[in-house]
Amino acid sequence: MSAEMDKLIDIVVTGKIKEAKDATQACLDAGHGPKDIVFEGLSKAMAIVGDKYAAKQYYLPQVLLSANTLYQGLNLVLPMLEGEGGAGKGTVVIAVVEGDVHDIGKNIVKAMLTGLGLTIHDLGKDVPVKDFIAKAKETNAQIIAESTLMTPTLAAMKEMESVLKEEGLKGKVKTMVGGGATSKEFADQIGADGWSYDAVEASQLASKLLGL
Ligand code: B12
Repeated sequence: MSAEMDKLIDIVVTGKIKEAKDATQACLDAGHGPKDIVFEGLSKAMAIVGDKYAAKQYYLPQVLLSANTLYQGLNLVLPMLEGEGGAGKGTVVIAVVEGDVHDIGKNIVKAMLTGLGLTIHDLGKDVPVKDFIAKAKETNAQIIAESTLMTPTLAAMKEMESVLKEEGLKGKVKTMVGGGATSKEFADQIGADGWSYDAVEASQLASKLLGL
């Protein structure tokens, strides 16, 4: 850790949106790599915000302000994680499932998978199962990656498995699930092909599923 990283974390937690970009640049100038900034800085800051929300010290407006502040930094460093990208090692359709708008984690996973040399089709957030599958068919994707942070929307991930089965695609298109509401047990229970705790593991998982 460094004074620059501590400052960035404080800026995100307190929602000082105008200072976030410069503070992220200051971390880069101090020698922190983009991965460090995402995982040791920005993600940690969001975890602190989450704790404050859970403790009722923060309410939604503050959480939203922190999320928007975080995006100022994320938008600067994610392209660096993505590297060249699109090297044709595989194709992934990624999105946040229907009913859920939390997209920070999904965007980090997307950057890591792009950095792996995969072609990514990002459908955004609040995306119905049928749209994931239509895109996977259209692009001949090998992987569908689904994110959710909310318990009620876990049902969509279960639905994905049964629709893939009905369409005879189960096993042909592999599914990866993740996000705060998910777990290894849940993924096993619904029959998903993989689960990971964070975006670093997500890229290892994608490599494994693609046999890279
Ligand atoms: C930021 C935030 C918001 C922001 C979201 C902004 C945005 N653009 O994303 C705003 C203010 C909009 C928001 C709204 C709401 N929120 Co909110 N929010 C959060 C908060 C504080 C942080 C989430 C976050 O960004 N974390 C940081 C990222 C980096 O972590 P991550 O998403 O987990 O991602 C990592 C891994 O999970 C993994 N991963 C993620 N996706 C994937 C996908 C795959 C395939 C893989 C392999 C891995 C993977 O890799 C990522 C990077 O390492 C959490 C609290 C928390 N502790 O999580 C609550 C939280 C998720 N929110 C919650 C709730 C309830 C809501 C609201 C319903 C509140 C309301 N009453 O309106 C609304 C949701 C509306 C909706 N329909 O979606 C609850 C969910 C409870 C539950 N289990 O159902 C939480 C847990 C807070 C709480 N303790 O109650 N929220």
